[in-house]
Amino acid sequence: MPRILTVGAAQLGPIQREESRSSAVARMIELMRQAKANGCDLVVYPEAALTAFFPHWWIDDEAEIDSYFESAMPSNETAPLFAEAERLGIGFHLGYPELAFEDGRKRRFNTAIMVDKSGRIVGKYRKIHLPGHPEHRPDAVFQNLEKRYFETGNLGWPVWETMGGRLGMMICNDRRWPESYRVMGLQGVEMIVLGYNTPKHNPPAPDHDRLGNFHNQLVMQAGAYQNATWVVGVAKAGLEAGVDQIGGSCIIAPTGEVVAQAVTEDDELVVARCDLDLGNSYKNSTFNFAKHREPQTYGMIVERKGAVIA
Ligand code: CDT
Repeated sequence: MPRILTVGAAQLGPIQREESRSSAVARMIELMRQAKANGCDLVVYPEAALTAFFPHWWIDDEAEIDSYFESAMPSNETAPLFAEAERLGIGFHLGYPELAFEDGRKRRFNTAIMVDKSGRIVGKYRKIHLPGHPEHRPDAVFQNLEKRYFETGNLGWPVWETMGGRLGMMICNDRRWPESYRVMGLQGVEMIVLGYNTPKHNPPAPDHDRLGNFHNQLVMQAGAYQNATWVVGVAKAGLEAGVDQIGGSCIIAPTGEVVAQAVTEDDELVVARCDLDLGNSYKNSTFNFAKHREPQTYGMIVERKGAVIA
């Protein structure tokens, strides 16, 4: 019997500055209902899905910065999403900026959660690879100030046994780094879900612009194949508060093949029936890590070059 997890990649079109969280949640509920009608077990939303992507702007006022964060989950505005998921019996993944009070101080993270079919939060992940810069660059057409607004995630990359599979999470820029996948690959992950906000224009490196969609798929397809796992990548797409972002939300098999992909830059649901056992033949042959990885050797090479592993 194949172990099927039917997943819906719930791409969102732009969320403008003046759009309320409640309005964004209503759009997400509409996609969740479509997902249920298409037999989905799990619906995956983008990174920082509840508002416009504020790290593109310099904000001085602490209270204004905090206004983009959630200090409780569910919050008043997201409670209807949890209630609808529980009513429909569908799991979901949601990215949001998190305001936490830990170690006696206020802390800000770029966070994502996994919610099971009973509406219970079963996993939390905090983004590790924060892109951009912390300092103000007023002359740039837009900025990426995640290093100003967020701390580096401190929860590692665990995997969770939920919804019949072994699931993991990463967030946006994490997908460009092989170690994000590999840490979960070493734990036998079967499906990695992630959201992204990726501008079409990269101000510090405009020569990369023409390759944005290619690189998006390249990293996720490689991560899926090299770790024998499904990867579900979901965009917040389109022209949002003056920043144009790629779409291309997709569901990628452990073979490395894209099996479903969005064709718009708007709210759009993409569905695939994912056999969680599809990665087994890769995990047992080419990517049998216990048999074929050579971690001791990697250490020797690094030592010989005199490099330091932080
Ligand atoms: N949100 C986020 O992490 N965005 C970055 C932009 C980097 S520009 C190449 C991303 O990796 O998509």
